Amino acid sequence: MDNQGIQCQKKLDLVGGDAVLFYDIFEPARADHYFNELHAHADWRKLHIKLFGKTHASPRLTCWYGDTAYTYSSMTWPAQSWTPLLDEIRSSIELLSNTCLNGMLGNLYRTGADSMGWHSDDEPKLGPAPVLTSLSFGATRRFVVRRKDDKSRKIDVPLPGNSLLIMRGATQANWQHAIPKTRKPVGPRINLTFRKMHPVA
Ligand SMILES: O=C(O)CCC(=O)C(=O)O
Ligand SMILES: [Mn+2]
Repeated sequence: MDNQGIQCQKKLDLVGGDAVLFYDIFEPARADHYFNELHAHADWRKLHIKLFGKTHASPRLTCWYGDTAYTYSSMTWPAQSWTPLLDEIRSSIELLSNTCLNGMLGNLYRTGADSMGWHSDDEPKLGPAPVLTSLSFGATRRFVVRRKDDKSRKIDVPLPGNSLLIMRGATQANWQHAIPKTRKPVGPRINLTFRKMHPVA
């Protein structure tokens, strides 16, 4: 872990939110190694999501690793053991975020046609003030954030490879986020969103 890089950070200007972006998390060669290993070996799946009675292929590949099952958008991922590589990355992110992280949803955006729609990560299992630590490798993509109560209030932040966005507090309660498609030629991007899953009564 590169201490110099951790000092390089940017606080997103979110009223009623708390999100900080850290740059240059790992040594560049280590970040490349993580990208290549994850790209080749993570358990990438093409999901099919049912929306208003219609089945849609999700516009990216996804994987889940975690100590518990995870349910969102009417689908359930079973618990899946951490690989040694993911456990190593998770430990680094736990230290950086000062949070125990027991689940990780991974996204592979193969080209600019891959994307993620507007949502908040606010399922009950994530607790009342979810901590989301979102680590990116590979190509830079735009991360767009908008207020739930005034969707015209938007913030656009490029997320480069080897960066970590930490969202806390009321961010998910007040804001939504998305990764829009782009027509610009862009290489693959991997995003690992480590989460803290709480037991739900
Ligand atoms: O790819 C990203 O940066 C966003 C991922 C995300 O929002 C999620 O997995 O919930
Ligand atoms: Mn999200």
